Amino acid sequence: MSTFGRLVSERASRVDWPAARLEGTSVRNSVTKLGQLQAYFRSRAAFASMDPETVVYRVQWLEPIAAGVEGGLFWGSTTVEPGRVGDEYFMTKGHFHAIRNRAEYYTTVQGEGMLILMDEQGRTRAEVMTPGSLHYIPGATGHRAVNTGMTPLCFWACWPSDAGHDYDTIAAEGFGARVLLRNGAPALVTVADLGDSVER
Ligand code: S6P
Ligand code: ZN
Repeated sequence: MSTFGRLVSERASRVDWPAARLEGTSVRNSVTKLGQLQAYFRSRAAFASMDPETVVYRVQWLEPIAAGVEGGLFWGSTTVEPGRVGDEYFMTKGHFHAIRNRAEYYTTVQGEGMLILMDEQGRTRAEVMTPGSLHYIPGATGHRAVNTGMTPLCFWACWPSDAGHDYDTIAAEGFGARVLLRNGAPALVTVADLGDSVER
């Protein structure tokens, strides 16, 4: 083999941009089904009427160094299926990063959605996700992606290898607002307007 051949290699991982798919042997995969999301959706009655085996979202990602080690970057994609539980659109669990000051980028490739963002005081806002939208998620900001369209919502993400995930805070307290179908369109509705109490 020539020196050139030894030093130049095809990368083991590749991205399929429009499909938001990762290809390669070290790609990790997770699938989240409705049955795992009981704590997250508002309507218990609507939830109980649905098949817990329904796939809500899939994540693919690369961990080139071990999770928890400082200094690296992780790269992945999420596909949230279209659907609703009652009037609430399919969404990710959402999380803060365990190391609170760790930030993240999302960029949307397909579909329509909303990125719900919440600070540690519970102040909640949302950014519209459309193909090409770029979202900087600052540190100490809970984040959840919601599919408000009729087709899969696909986005890429890049986050620090030591960020970690704190799911417990969101599972216990939720976000300060939900994305619900209102008058035929998605709307960000605060928990105060819903009459739901959130203790912080
Ligand atoms: C990781 C990044 C995404 C999410 C994914 C699923 O920091 O924010 O890869 O993990 O969108 O959401 P969740 O809330 O179930 O991890
Ligand atoms: Zn994150």
